[in-house]
Amino acid sequence: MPPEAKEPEKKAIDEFRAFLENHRDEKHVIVIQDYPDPDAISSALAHQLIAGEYGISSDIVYCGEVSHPENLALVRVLEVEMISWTPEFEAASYDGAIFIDNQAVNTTLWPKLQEAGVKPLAVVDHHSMQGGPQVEYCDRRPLGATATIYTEYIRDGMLELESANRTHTRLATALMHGIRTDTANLVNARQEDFVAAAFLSRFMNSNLLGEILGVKRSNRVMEGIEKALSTRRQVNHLTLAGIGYLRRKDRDIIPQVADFLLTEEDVHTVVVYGVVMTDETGESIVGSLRSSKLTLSPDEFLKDALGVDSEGNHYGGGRRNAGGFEIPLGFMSGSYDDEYDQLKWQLVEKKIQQMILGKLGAKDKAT
Ligand SMILES: [Mn+2]
Repeated sequence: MPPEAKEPEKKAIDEFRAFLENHRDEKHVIVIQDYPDPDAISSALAHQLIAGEYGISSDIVYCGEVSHPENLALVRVLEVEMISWTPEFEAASYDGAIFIDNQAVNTTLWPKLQEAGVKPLAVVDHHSMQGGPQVEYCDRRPLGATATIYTEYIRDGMLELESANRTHTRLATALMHGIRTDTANLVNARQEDFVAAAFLSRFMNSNLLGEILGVKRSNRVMEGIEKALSTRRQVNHLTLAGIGYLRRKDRDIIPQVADFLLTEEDVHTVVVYGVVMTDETGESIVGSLRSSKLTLSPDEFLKDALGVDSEGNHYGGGRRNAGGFEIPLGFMSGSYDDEYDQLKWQLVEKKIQQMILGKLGAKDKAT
């Protein structure tokens, strides 16, 4: 059957128009994940501009850190304005919240907004279903990137892009970067993602994109790679590596190390984890999964291997080819002396190995 060029999802787009019309002239908060990536940032930017056409003013807010060097470069080069949450943040001034590239769960920001009485209004995302609050408008499709969904809105005329408009060029460049990073440089892209990328190519600025991509690996990432290489365990084409304790702002080292380890031959899946300070007193085991194996669903794999917390929420989840998890250490958090740190790390390693490799063992027997 010859592949047909798919038209953007007309129904979703009409609903989106109606949704924005209903909320004309309001003030919204765009919630992106705690560690915003290019897909989330660019999609949020697109939402801000589209919603602006309806007199809606929106702020892009996150409650975490932009720490991956490429993401810092994206924000700097494309002059994206985002607000990092602080206790002074006036949440009550917003009429509603829009969740982009996430479904409210696993964001530290949503509980704070909820407390201030902010209504959940919309979800636009490409991750598999994660529960989360009921919203008026939801466009959740398993595409390569949320940026593809927003490009479809734009293609349908919700925003008239002009090559001479600097804001538009920056937006197109950002969306292209979002699609690229979430599809492993288009290797995992679907037809819809390619169509979106082709459209964006007419408006983007390749010099700007080059500037963002030209960012090199930081020293700390190199150290993480070194640590991972010397401690990694390999079973059935899976690499599992723990890189020890990380400062909060170095959390983004984990996915970068995972990306690197996936370049090794005969390896199709990588899980990298570390222990990260999440606030003044708490620590969490934070991990990233990367996979080039088409039959492996990171979402199912992580949900299955790690299970749920006492409230029934999964510790991890994902999309195609990538996933992540965060498991609070709770009572075990904190540091007293080197011995305590070492013992705790050994325990973490043992537990994660048991859960991840144990899951693989069970799988092998089953097939
Ligand atoms: Mn994404």
